[in-house]
Amino acid sequence: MAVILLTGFDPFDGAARNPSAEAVETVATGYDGPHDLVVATLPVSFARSAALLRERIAQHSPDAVVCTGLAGGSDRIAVERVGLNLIDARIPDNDGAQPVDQRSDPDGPAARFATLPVKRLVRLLADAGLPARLSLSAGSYVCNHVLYTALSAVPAPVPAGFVHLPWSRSTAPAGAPHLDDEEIARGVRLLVDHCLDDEEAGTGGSLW
Ligand code: PCA
Repeated sequence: MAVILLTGFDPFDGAARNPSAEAVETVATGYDGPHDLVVATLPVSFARSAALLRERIAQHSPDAVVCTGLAGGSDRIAVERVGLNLIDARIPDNDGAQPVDQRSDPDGPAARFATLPVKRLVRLLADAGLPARLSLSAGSYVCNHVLYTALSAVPAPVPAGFVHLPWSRSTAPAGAPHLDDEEIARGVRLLVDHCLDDEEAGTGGSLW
């Protein structure tokens, strides 16, 4: 059975909850296959997130890595295409660190393409009636750092990538765009179930 490593994030920026960790928890509860699901909640910390992710990858040798996090202003599930080798924090992380103009990996390339079948996953979500889009970049905060780290840490041809989630209805601040909790969990479940099921997985989607 293929092992899928699925991650979410702790709350950050003063919020009490993060819908990504909650969706991961919901999906993990009672998960009945087709894969072997391993989950982790990552700290919103430049220093600790990458270390924990590398540890989990080494521990479980996953066949695919799907990381998720919150994109607060968005009303769509966004499958990320590129991880940048750039840290430029708009706000401090949960350790109080706010690095700017730094590299995730001083020795790594400027960017790495996500190796999940990104376009196919967007179509899959949309076909399931969920608002979804392809996003070019995961930004320059902790989520991007985790995406870049995941792509550096997995051995080829293990596919890895990142999906930004909107607020869920139950976690959204007043007036913020959101989806139903059920929709977000259903989207994450679809990503887990289908991250490996086609010939594009591990090839950077339809890029080549
Ligand atoms: N979102 C932040 C970090 C943690 C999270 O859930 C980001 O987009 O970088």
